Amino acid sequence: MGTKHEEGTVVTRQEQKLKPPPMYMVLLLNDDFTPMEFVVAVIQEYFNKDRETATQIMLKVHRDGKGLCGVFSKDIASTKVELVLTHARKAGHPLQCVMEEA
Ligand code: NFA
Repeated sequence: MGTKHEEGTVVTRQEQKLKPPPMYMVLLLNDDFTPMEFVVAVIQEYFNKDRETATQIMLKVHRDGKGLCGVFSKDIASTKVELVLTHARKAGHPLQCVMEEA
């Protein structure tokens, strides 16, 4: 069963149809109130960035309105969004974090 390819590789019907699962971008959105230092700390802690990279991403969000923090599977992206929002609300900041299919 399946389609024969070069070098004797056999690809089954299911393998031919299976697409890789979609990936999701996690973005931070700008606002007028969340302190820059808080955003830098969030990017370092939740997206594993060093301080310099986190600062660059924060400044891009500040200037352009949004910025990419990472690309993840649906479950991981969803969890990151939830953790960041919970952390921001506990600190009393309106920071927004969203996911978008890549
Ligand atoms: N715009 C915010 C300020 O000037 C900083 C900020 C950056 C907020 C990135 C949210 C995201 N304090």
